[in-house]
Amino acid sequence: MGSNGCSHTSASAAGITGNRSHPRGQVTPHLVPQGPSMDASKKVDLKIIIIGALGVGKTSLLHQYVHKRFYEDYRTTLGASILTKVLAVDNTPLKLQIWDTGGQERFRSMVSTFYKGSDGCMLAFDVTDRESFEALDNWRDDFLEKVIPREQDFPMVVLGNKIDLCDRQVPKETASAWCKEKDIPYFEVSAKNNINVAEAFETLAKQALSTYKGIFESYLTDSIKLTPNDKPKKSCC
Ligand SMILES: Nc1nc2c(ncn2[C@@H]2O[C@H](COP(=O)(O)OP(=O)(O)OP(=O)(O)O)[C@@H](O)[C@H]2O)c(=O)[nH]1
Ligand SMILES: [Mg+2]
Repeated sequence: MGSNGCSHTSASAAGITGNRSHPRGQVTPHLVPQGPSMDASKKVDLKIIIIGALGVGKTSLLHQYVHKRFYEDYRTTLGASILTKVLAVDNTPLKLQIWDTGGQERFRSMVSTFYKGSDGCMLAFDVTDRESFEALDNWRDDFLEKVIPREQDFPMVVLGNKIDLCDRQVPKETASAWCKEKDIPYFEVSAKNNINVAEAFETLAKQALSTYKGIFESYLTDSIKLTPNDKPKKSCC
């Protein structure tokens, strides 16, 4: 853990999908805390993943958000790595486990194995690279297909990065229209100049927390509901 409350771990060191108890997907019932509602003082662990084409600035956005640093040099992400960030949203302490993924085509199938168990997804593109925007449909479809969300609106935000550069190829209106059609919040950001970065992460954290709470509550409700089939049968002898 670093001095600013964050740490950096490689995906393999972190055990990839981990074995967290979680209301989405593979719930381990005996690990779910008991009680009528979530304890607001308990820290909630959320897994957030950032995906998008090669070189759009995924790692830079994460480093800006977590470490408040920006590096001009480009080192492609090999597979995935994880950063953590502790924050509070609506008085609930959160620990975000943020998965950074490499955009290289050769990592595509490996990266998609990290989608499982995600509570929120950031789709990133570079406003100076039209192809990276056009690839968003693909990234989104692939993600939704793999996570099979239980609820209709999976927590997601789109980031149009590098707005500090002048050679824009994707107008703001075009990106906004794409996001509006899919009902996904859109943020124009710059990892370099730290524009809108925290806002984007916090919006996604908020959405993810609210979905998490919804699933948690419905899980508890379902688990105490007695349907006719669940009623104990009278034994005959
Ligand atoms: N001008 C400018 N350059 C940026 C910005 N964000 C990232 N870059 C640069 O773009 C290059 C790629 O950034 P990365 O963060 O490594 O991109 P990535 O999406 O993680 O790349 P992969 O891991 O290969 O998929 C680096 O040289 C960064 O310095 C930005 O907001 N503005
Ligand atoms: Mg990277």
